[in-house]
Amino acid sequence: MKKSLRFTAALAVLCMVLVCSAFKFSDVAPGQWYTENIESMADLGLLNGYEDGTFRPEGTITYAEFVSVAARCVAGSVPPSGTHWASGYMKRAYESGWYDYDEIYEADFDKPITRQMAVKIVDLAFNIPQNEQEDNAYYKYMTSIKDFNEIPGRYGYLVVRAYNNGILTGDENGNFNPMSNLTRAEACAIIMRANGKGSAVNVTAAPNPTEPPAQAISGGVSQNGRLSVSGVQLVNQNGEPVVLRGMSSHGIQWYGNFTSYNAIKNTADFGANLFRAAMYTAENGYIDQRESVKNAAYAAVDNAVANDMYVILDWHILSDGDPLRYADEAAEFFAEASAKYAGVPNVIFEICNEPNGNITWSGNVKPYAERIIPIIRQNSDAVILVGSPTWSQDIDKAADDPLSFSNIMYTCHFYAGTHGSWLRDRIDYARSKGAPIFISEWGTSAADGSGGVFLGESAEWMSFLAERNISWANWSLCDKNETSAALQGGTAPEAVWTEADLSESGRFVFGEFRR
Ligand code: IDC
Repeated sequence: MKKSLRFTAALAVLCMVLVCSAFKFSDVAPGQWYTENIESMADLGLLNGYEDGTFRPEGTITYAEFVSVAARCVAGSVPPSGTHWASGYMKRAYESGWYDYDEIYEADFDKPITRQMAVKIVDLAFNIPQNEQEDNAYYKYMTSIKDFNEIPGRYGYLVVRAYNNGILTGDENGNFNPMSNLTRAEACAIIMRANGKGSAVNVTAAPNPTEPPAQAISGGVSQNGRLSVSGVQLVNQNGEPVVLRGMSSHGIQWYGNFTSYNAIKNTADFGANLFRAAMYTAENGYIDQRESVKNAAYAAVDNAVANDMYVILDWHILSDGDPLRYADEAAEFFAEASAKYAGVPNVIFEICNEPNGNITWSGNVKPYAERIIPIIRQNSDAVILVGSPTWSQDIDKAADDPLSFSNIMYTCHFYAGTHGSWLRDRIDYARSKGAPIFISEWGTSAADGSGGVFLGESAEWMSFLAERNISWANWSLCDKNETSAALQGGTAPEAVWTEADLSESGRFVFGEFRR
């Protein structure tokens, strides 16, 4: 009896293994031209699928992903040596001459790689052998590749060598399409074919550069260090996914007393590793009383830093809906703030809380971001958060027309009583297009900061965000008589808070810090 049980169990395991290997990815059917290569790449841990079980063979692959896969094939894992998760690989590739300085700029690391660049990387990484008949081959392919005259000279002979070694072929019309994006399926095919021709694959259970493990790390700055953005995920100094959760202040011109060291420490003691200093621009904020509001913002940042927390310095536009309206002031402020906090890994810059009114992404917010981000970048590689029109809900517009900087994330704001599944769908859409999302403000109330509280809806949101390792800050840490406020009226900022000091919203939100 025991024996047959064991046998049945063994059979079940065997069946599972067989079934799993037959359907590794839900969208990679057996017998396609790419199936074997995709599965080999996944088995080697070089390029994995997505959390939803798909591989997305027709999706694109970024310069950073492609170069790091090639580098890991021939040289094993390399730790990051800069702010981008792939900086170590990119540096090694550049120093090995796989690409020239004018071919891949750092701002392009996360853009889809072109076919001509992929051919060059693969040729040099794997030392594709010069074939004896290459002279003849050049003539042969020069005439048979229909769009050969569109291939720049520095890639032409490499394309010929790739064709001649069977590493790739053209499309059904005989074109090479040098500037088209390489698909993930093609990437697997050319890497695996090149591997058969050139140097051997040298990979031992390497981490997957595109899909970080599902379990994210929380914890403070001493544990995680400098943050960067890898794909759509916020990662720590070791390239591991990290999730930040904490409170946003209310307007510091009104409730600055809740941004003291002790007030922020209370949230850290409940498990928060993030604080957000909301520096209103209008409504008696920075524009009207520049020095005092700025100093209050800096003090809040310093108090969060002293608590080992990450901290968002938020240019809180609201009634002044168009970020271009005070762009000069923003430019001046972020030049100063980024210099002040240049070496401080805690600080995250949020350059426009909630653009709103009669404005667009491409006409207002994007040009504003394109002006402010380079100013910050002169001093700092910190993560930068960018809003979008309709109170930072038009993330789909941003995802369709993204900014070309690294280490940036798009903010999405929601209030559980007002915004539901349609906005969650939008987040998934934006992420599927490669746009990293950060919830720099959300409330358990309706969008006016009151009503509810909507704890069922909030719980739905919290699960959604947790499943995706998305970071968040909750509105707001104050004792104002509105349901979104986390504290009971009259709570002393300097006291040690217990559950009894928390509002209904606060009890729910503080309970989520350590989720
Ligand atoms: C609200 C405050 C409220 C204040 C109002 C105007 O909760 O006390 O009177 O601003 O300054 C946002 C904004 C945030 C809003 C919040 C709630 O970023 O400033 O705070 N909200 O309305 N976006 C959506 C909601």
